[in-house]
Amino acid sequence: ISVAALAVLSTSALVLSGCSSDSGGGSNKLAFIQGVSGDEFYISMQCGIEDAAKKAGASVEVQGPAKFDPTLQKPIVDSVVASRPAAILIAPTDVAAMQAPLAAAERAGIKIVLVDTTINDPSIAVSAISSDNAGGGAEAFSAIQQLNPSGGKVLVISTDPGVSTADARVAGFSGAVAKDSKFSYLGVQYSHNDPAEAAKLVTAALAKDPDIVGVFATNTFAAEGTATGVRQAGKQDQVKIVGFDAGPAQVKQLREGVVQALIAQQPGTIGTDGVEQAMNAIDDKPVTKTISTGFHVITKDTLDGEGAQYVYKS
Ligand code: T6T
Repeated sequence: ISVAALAVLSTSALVLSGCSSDSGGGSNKLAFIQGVSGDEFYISMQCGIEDAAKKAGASVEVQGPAKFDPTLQKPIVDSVVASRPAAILIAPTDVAAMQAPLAAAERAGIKIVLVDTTINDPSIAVSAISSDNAGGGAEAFSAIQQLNPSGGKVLVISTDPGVSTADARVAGFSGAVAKDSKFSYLGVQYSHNDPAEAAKLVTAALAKDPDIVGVFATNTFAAEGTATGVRQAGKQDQVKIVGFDAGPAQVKQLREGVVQALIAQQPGTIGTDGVEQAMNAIDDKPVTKTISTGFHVITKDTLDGEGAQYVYKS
């Protein structure tokens, strides 16, 4: 076994899902490379991919890096390319760093489908499928605005710059804040996808600006840490939190009233759409270059009703 292969084994895991289906069979081999393993968003996406692959008569192998980090994801891409799947469905961890490895995969004749995140030049992909991330960011501000009609200071906790989805969410949010002079934007801070880091950032921000009225957390891990930080500062009655994603931890925080709204995505649909586009490309059928799967706002009031269908699998 080569050193490169060992590095891949130590940083990634072949991911077994909690969904009902299996990895399928059939002659078309697909690979799904997650942004990070163990994230309920990608687990839900995996369920959609495996269901659709089974129906399409394709097999699918799933891997994900232990962290949302291009230095860990790149060797996975390289080893998957060496195994010659017909198509790779991937959530690239960085718009710049994952460009060259994916361009090399495309030159090797593998169809690339971008699911969730994208890269700087997505033209090497047959299709790119994602939520309306900018729209979801703007909607997050709307929710904070409604909860604080008299305005105030707002902050964003994100993951890392270069993550296309999170960057679009920040842009959507900050663009919307700029249109309401009652609010002042304290900017974005990066938690490196680590809830403990997000909690620290929020506690420090509240020590500096004790009158913050709202925080937008751009993904699961940022939201988890933001809620912890606000709780630790004892400010849960003052600070309204809106988080992207709807994993079990976010839903619990919504139920407990620490978080006021969730912007849920449809990872399962992104996955099934991804397989459909991959199979079209493999079969030389027309593909849809970009697909938006929108978003859905869940509040405590809708959680047990129509919001329930948007909660992620774990
Ligand atoms: O928010 C999702 C995903 O859309 C984003 O690209 C990375 O973080 C998540 O996986 C949630 O943890």
